[in-house]
Amino acid sequence: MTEKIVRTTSAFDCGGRCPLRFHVTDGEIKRVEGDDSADADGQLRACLRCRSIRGYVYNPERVKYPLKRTGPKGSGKFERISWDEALDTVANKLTEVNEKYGNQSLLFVAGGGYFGSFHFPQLAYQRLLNTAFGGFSTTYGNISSQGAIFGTQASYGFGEIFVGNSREDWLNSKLIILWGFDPARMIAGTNTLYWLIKAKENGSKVIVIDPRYTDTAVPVADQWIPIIPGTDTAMMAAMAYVILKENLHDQGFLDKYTHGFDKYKDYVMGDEDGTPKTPEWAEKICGVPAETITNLAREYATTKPAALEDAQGPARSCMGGQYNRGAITLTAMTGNIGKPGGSACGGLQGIPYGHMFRSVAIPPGRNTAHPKGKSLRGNINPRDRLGTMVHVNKVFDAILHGKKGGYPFDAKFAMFVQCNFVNQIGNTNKSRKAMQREDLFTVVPEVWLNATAQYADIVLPVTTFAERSDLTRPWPSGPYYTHMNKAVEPPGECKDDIEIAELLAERLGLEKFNREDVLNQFLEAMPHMKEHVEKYEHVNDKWLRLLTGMGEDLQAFVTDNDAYDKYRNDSVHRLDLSEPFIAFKKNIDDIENNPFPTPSGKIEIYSDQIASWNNPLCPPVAKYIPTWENRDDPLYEKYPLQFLSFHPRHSVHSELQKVEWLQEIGLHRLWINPADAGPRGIRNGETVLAFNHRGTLSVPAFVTRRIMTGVVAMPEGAWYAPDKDGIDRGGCANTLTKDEMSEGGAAALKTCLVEVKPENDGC
Ligand SMILES: Nc1nc2c(c(=O)[nH]1)N[C@H]1C(S)=C(S)[C@@H](COP(=O)(O)OP(=O)(O)OC[C@H]3O[C@@H](n4cnc5c(=O)[nH]c(N)nc54)[C@H](O)[C@@H]3O)O[C@H]1N2
Ligand SMILES: Nc1nc2c(c(=O)[nH]1)N[C@H]1C(S)=C(S)[C@@H](COP(=O)(O)OP(=O)(O)OC[C@H]3O[C@@H](n4cnc5c(=O)[nH]c(N)nc54)[C@H](O)[C@@H]3O)O[C@H]1N2
Ligand code: SF4
Ligand SMILES: [Mo]
Repeated sequence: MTEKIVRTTSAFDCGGRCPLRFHVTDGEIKRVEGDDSADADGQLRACLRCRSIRGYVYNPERVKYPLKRTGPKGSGKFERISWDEALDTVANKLTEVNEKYGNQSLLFVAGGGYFGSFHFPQLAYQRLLNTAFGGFSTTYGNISSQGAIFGTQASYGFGEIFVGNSREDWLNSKLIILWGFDPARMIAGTNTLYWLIKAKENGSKVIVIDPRYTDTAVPVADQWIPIIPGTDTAMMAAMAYVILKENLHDQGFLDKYTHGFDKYKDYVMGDEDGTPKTPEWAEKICGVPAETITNLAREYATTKPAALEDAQGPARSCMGGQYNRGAITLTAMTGNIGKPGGSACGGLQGIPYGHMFRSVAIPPGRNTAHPKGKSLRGNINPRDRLGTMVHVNKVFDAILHGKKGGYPFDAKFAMFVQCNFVNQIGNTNKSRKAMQREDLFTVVPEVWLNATAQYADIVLPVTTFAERSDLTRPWPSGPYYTHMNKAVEPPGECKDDIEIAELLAERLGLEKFNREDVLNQFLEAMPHMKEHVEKYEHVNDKWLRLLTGMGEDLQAFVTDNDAYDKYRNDSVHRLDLSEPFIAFKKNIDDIENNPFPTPSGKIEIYSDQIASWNNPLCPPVAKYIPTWENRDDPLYEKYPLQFLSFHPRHSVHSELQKVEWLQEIGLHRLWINPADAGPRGIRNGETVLAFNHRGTLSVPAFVTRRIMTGVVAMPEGAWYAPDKDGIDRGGCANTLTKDEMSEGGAAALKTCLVEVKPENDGC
């Protein structure tokens, strides 16, 4: 019997990044333990998901061999084929489509299934398509965070992506407001909940503003303020009204550090449109009593320092980034930005430490097939996109309707990588229809035969993080770095994506594409690294040695082999910051020498750039604007419940849904208030149908006061499983959601109206 402990971490898009100890006996992971390398304050504690990882790595439903479709698309009928046949088929199809229709008909779509620097699957395939065909069609807009990115970049400029303070800085906060932020479930950086509880023990008051009484509210909230989804900006404006009326704002801060506050003031006080944004005005919109809004405004403005924490979830909606822009405005009004115990808001909490993606090499060429294909960096206007790109939440509409529907391409070949987008983006029934198009050839490298792979012509089996060595980054928050170590051999014939891309490259006649050749090119330019790299036998290990030293904070490892080996064995390297990291401290301490990277050099409460778009649905200051599928929509009469889908506590989106231990923890249910359930004859635990004009799903009801009236909610990620009548028996949230974006480019997955009824009406 051979026994070893392998230290590693996952590469999931899971909200955390936790050191793991895999006990491996005779080549099998038998047991999983968490971090043991620091005291309680420094420990990075693993959550229930990686602790159950045996159910993922050894799941009998994993794809282990290349598969070819044998039945109609979506029928689930596949047969095992050889790698040679699979790769030949894919390479031939790529060549054929490119020759017949041009590279714009090659559609490449990627999501967040795996975050590693070296194995980063999407870069491997993008490099392939760029090198072989000079480009391809793809998506723009981050399915996850575009609302928050819009809000942050419009206000703070195109500098840092992450705009949070170190978590332990909450010990300096007297008041913490969690506005749509639920880290007990979505982690938000390993140990976020730990520091929140510490702050609470330290005397901070915690207020939760969320339509649900969240998992975080349970242990830490002093007060829960339920709010009607999509109306946060109205409540924020009313808080601003109170703060201004009572002269509680920090005018000195606003004058010195912000641009265009007067325009926001005109909106709030009613000078612009004749409607003062009073708490009474907001009460009618948000359902929060005027007195509660007034008290919160006073408390927030007079308790110093105070941390208002917004998130990405509420911004994943049809008014998207306005919510983050509103939160940034409030934190500026109270002078809490750049200060210990305060916060910067913007929804992208986390501190700027961690590996960025480099993969085997930077992909050469453009990522789009249009000659003027435009980079998205530094441009937040979702309508200003050249090239063959479509918004990510509209990709299936683009497949379905193509150029005739006004899209820039007709897809004939599609590759979906590290994403399960049939399941994970809006309007699954439409996605299904698009994927059923017979003239679309689809390839999916996957771990699972999931909703997306079900429609593929070829499915390629890939390795999981347990079968790879790699470098990862902490999901926003740190400061530490992680090195993953391969624990076990891949099952069946699973391959790394890098290898799959290389094997395809061979078939496409590409030279010098493989990692050995690219490594040698790199080493020619970096001869000082040669001796450190060459002592490793496997080319992957050589690459990891090389990539590690490229990080700014890991310079020590460039030449120190012993230090690097220690990092590799420990799997985690902590940075010793002398004090907690505070977002924008540098700018606030010395704005003259460190202006914000915005056009005005200041925090932009008013954005001239947005104003220039002249889009009444995308205002230059954070306004409340009624839009579609909220309570003011005529559809509300027919579908009078707002539908929210939060991230599953027991899974990473759709990825861990098949792990039985986790199924027992995260019961898949639809939260509904007794006041909504009663009149509809819905009892706790009974199966209900949730439906609208896009689809119907069946799910057991969770009748609970933990959700406000008029709103229902369930976890996203459950596997789409339409029956013969089209009812989704798997309970995939996106059977109900809309495939639309906000005016700022957010995927509007949280904005959705439904009705709910018992499945067995009258029984
Ligand atoms: N367990 C687990 N953790 C995860 C993930 C996972 O799949 N599972 N995924 C990770 C990823 S990729 C991401 S992007 C993050 C996502 O993290 P978030 O985007 O922050 O999480 P969500 O679950 O989408 O929603 C956050 C909260 O917003 C509330 N909410 C919804 N609409 C509104 C609104 O209009 N107003 C207010 N005030 N609140 C609202 C919801 O009730 C929910 O409690 O989580 C990460 N962490
Ligand atoms: N209704 C609703 N929908 C949502 C959200 C919501 O709040 N509500 N949240 C959205 C958010 S924030 C996000 S980030 C998206 C996530 O959307 P996706 O990225 O589609 O989510 P996952 O289910 O994690 O799918 C990732 C897939 O990658 C595969 N994978 C993992 N590792 C590898 C690998 O190394 N190689 C390859 N080739 N494949 C791999 C996994 O098996 C999995 O099937 O979902 C969005 N969808
Ligand atoms: S799923 Fe993410 S947060 Fe949970 S233990 Fe694994 S790495 Fe940590
Ligand atoms: Mo996400």
